[in-house]
Amino acid sequence: MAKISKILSRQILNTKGQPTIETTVLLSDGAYGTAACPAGTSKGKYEAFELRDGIPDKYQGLSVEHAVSNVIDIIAPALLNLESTRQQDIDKKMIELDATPNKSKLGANAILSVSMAVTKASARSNRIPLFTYLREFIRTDNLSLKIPTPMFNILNGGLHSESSTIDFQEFLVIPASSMTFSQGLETGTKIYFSLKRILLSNNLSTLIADEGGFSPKLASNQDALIAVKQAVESTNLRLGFDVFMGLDVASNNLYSENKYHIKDKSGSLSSGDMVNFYEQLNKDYHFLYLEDGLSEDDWDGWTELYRRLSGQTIIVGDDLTVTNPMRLGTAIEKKAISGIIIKPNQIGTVIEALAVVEMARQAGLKIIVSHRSGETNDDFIADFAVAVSADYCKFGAPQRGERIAKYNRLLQIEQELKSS
Ligand code: 2PG
Ligand code: MG
Repeated sequence: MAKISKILSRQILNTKGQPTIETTVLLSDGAYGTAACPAGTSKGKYEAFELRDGIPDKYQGLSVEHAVSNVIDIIAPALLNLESTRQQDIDKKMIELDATPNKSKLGANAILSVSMAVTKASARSNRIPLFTYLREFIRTDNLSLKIPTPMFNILNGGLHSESSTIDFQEFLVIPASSMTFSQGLETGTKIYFSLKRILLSNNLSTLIADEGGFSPKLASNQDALIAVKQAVESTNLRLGFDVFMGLDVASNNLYSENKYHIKDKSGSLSSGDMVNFYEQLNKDYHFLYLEDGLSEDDWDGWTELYRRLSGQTIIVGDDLTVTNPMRLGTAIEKKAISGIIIKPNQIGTVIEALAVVEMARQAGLKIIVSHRSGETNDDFIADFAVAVSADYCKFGAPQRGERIAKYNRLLQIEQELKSS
């Protein structure tokens, strides 16, 4: 059994030009794994703590040198010589070293970079693909191995686009789950370029935003929905049959003083008004998917949203649930969601993220594994999504290297699965 022989860590940059932490774990048999932590822009307030230095003249306060030194000075000495496949013990040790409820001492970014790098090194050491290796830590029996259905974020608004005037964050197109992954990828790409043509023909910008979606100046969220619907209709694909629409509203950012504020309506809206608005939109667009339709503390609103719309669309928590078992437990108890976003950096270790997936699956929820808006070319999340047999994955538009890195990794896995 290979043991951890050395841990190296460094500050690198993510796709937003902001620092993030990357860690390399070396094993006694020469195998190694390197992993980089992603970062959110529109974050939930209950996420695990991302440690940044806060020194104003260093990368605008965003440097992660303290997190790097926590890996080198505190985590590495504690993990040296441990068998690398003892992932549960390794993650547990880091949680104990941190000893805070939200990983604020060592930083969830520091801890997760090590946790992911250990899994990559161990998979290499065992000469098996990462997705196969990660399945060893899943307790559910007879989970069928499949590639998740991709959701393409083709139009970006909210905090993900400085130039867009749209306040919903993500306009998603979702190929039918009966398609193979490569068919789904081609379908998403076809609609993406169809949208580009429509924007161009209307003299609208086709510049792209954080996750590769376009970010035109449109008057309202409804105008954006019309553009996406047209993009589908001007292909030979059938909306509601070959492809579906979805939204990540990221409504925390539209919420202040117990009210919502959106471009489509003047004045402020109660959560009941928002639910009515979604119900009305759903008549036209038949959403397959609605993420963070309400704010992270608006539990009564969520219960009402679920009651009214969960029969027709998947009601998904992201900032609401933050890949956290306590938050998920509350959401299940309150009947607030029928699907959950899983982002390992919201909780901070691989084993804890896997446990949240299992808890959600037992509650009958759809599993959506997601990237962050601040990414690197690290493709860990693609293997993770396959390992947990996620229903969907959300890796952005079919453009920008860091998004494509994940989709291309899924193409490799698809081929591997076909040939085995
Ligand atoms: C989201 C994510 C990813 P961020 O809200 O789902 O799309 O955004 O990483 O900025 O939290
Ligand atoms: Mg979200």
